[in-house]
Amino acid sequence: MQTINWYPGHMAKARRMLEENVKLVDIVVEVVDARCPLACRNPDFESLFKNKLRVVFMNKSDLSSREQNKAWIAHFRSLGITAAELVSTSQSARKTAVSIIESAGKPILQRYKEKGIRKVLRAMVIGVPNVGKSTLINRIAGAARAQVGDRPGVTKSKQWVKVSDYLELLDTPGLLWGKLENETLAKHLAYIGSIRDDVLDTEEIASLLLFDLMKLCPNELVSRYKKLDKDAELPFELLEGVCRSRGFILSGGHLDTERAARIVLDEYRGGKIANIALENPEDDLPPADDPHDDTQSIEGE
Ligand SMILES: Nc1nc2c(ncn2[C@@H]2O[C@H](COP(=O)(O)OP(=O)(O)O)[C@@H](O)[C@H]2O)c(=O)[nH]1
Ligand SMILES: [Mg+2]
Repeated sequence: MQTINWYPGHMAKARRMLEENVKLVDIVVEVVDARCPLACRNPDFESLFKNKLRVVFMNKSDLSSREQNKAWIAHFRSLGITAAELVSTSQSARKTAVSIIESAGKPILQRYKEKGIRKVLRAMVIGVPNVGKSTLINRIAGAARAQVGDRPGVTKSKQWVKVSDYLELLDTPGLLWGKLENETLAKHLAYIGSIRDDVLDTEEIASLLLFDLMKLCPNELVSRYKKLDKDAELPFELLEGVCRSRGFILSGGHLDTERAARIVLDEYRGGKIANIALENPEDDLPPADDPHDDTQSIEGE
């Protein structure tokens, strides 16, 4: 895959803000895309959020399969991490999310109670771009998006939303940067829209996506784009097949692969192709990279 540019300025700022905000909360709510939880979880998490209670929401679980969601949740639980499926666009998202966050935070409340202190849990939502952070915050905050009030040491720009008697939520998400050293994981981030398309070669990414999907779910793929060759040897041939299926043909008979690439990425991100995850806990995916090396990280929002 071509080298992806990154923006040190933005990325450094996002990181500073995140580090500052993390100090203010008891619970870090990690939102990951259920289709690629590994790619979404930055190894920097470990150093940034140690000593914080963490809850993982496998969001967009409607775009993956039930069995894969279950396997991932079992995997997280085996690591001692509270994890749950979520569809943050659904009506029930608020209730589900709040009850999971509150029950995860119960031991903290209990400890304070024993000391005679009435404590309100404070939480923040974090994640890479496009996983559904804002959707979740809007769901939880809803109409009651009122400012809870200034607190010592909290700048005016930070707003706390009172969610319940026990829980307040920071109304801005913490933005995480993807780690792009690992090609497979970087590809997954590109597929789900976590890396800005304007720094990517979209035709290359869409071709690779089609090629990967052809291995994972050939029947669904061919039923959507009829003229795909299941035995194509090169990713780009599949993108050309999409052009033929959809009639994306320019004057002179040239195939409009640019248009096909945009359509494929849009349809995949919108969950129109298949409900399947790109990653499984038992996959032999390469280990997380060196958390101290930021040189290829990207801030993509
Ligand atoms: N299918 C599906 N789409 C979702 C879900 N949550 C968010 N989205 C969509 O994903 C896109 C990105 O969401 P957004 O909240 O802006 O992500 P953010 O960049 O992490 O803040 C939007 O088009 C949402 O409507 C979900 O659970 N399922
Ligand atoms: Mg957002």
